[in-house]
Amino acid sequence: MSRITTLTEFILQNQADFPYATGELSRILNDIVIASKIVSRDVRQAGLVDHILGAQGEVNVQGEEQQKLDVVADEAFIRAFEQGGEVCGIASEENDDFVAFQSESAKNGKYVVLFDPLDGSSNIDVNVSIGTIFSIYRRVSPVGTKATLEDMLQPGTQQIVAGYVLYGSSTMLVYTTGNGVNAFTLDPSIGEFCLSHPNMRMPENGRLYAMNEGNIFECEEGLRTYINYCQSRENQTGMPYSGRYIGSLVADFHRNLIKGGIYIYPDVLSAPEGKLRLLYECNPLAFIAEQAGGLATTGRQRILEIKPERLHQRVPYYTGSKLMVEKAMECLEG
Ligand code: AHM
Ligand code: MG
Repeated sequence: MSRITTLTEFILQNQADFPYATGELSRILNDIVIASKIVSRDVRQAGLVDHILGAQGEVNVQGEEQQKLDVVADEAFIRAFEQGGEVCGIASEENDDFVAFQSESAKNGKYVVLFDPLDGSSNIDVNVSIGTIFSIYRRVSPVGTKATLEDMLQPGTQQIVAGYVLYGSSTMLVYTTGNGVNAFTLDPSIGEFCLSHPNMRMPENGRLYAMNEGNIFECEEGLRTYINYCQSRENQTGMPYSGRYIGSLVADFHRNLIKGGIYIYPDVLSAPEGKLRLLYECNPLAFIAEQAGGLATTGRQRILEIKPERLHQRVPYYTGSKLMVEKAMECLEG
């Protein structure tokens, strides 16, 4: 049996990967590990514990206010970062505004974390994979003060760490520090994330495409051309590609990372800027995609180079195997 490397051990061994190796980033990753174990436990109990599922604001039989699982996740991560002391503020998909932590130790924190606590919300109640996505940035405001909006609105090229946790048939944590991508699977019997997929590479090409095709007549001509190409025998495989759409970005992305494929959420009539959020969803996964040899674009521009203007800014999103994303962009150009 080969020796098991736990995530904690891996973080310590690779601390020198961080541009400012003082141990703070390792501690933030550790906060993420703890919060994700809490969320993983709660996700696994969903359906068993009636106070976890159900619309927020409702009262359960015990007279307790019901909490939606995405709110539970949001609070678990915020609590972990607030108590940790390395993070001066956060922005989350669940909150309208960013949160600047008030304590003195938090004001001395050098980092901000941006995250989507539970992505794939339409899948929460139906037992389909969901995930947490996160990005860590070094603050641009002075240490010792409260976090500002400018700390949050940094382009994706400034990410120091990005990752996701997939609550699927097993719970996995995948992350990059800009030095490749590694994935860890939670072994519930020992309660540890163990290195299961070292140095992940996204296949350069694939034959899986993921898009909500219900929108096909709501999107631009060039994208219809690309989807036709995927479905025809004219592509490089000589066979139609397979359509696979889970409707949980993390799960669709993770499958494509391992098997090769493309994920597309374009701008559509009902969502003229696209649906996915640049800061909480697109940037972190773009960093991972590029680190694994894939691409992430709006169809026209590299995601990581966009200068964000708003916290909840949305962008069209094409990410996955390099050759597939390039082909889609070629079709968009017409
Ligand atoms: P969410 O953050 O509210 O869950 O929205 C993001 C999700 C993605 O996980 C998924 O790929 C997409 O929305 C699905 O949208 P649609 O139902 O329009 O296909
Ligand atoms: Mg989301």
